[in-house]
Amino acid sequence: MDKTVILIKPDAVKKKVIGEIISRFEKAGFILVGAKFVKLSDKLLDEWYAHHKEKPFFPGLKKFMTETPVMAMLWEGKDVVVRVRALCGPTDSTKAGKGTIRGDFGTDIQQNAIHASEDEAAAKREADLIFLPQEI
Ligand code: 3AN
Repeated sequence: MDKTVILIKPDAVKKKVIGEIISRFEKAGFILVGAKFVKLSDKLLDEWYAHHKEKPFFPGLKKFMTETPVMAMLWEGKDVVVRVRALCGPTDSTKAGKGTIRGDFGTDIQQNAIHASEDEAAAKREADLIFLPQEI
């Protein structure tokens, strides 16, 4: 079955909407197969956002992602990667419609409430980075 990795980011943690976000995935019928509230290390963030390493916003992004622990989860379901990305809305929260997670809980392009794997290869890579085998 398809899997995707979700991180509920520090802006959403501070807004106390972890439960509301989880509820959206439960109501969509997906199955939670791994979860932990975890402070991301510098090393993990370098690997996680390797594709953004040269971008000017990279240091600020890393700082933001360590403001609080994140709620890291692995969700399972048919076409879960694509369907979860649709529930999240576009990266820039100001362009995300009402009813999407970023539209309802995000603030801008960086403080956008949630990370969701881009495709199945990313989901596998991210799951291996953040979860131990016995946590799934
Ligand atoms: P997504 O998370 O929607 O796949 P990516 O992979 O392009 O988007 O970006 C990863 C994260 O990097 C975003 N969730 C956002 O927090 C941050 N980010 C992307 N572009 C910018 C930007 N122009 N300025 C600040 N932060 C950004």
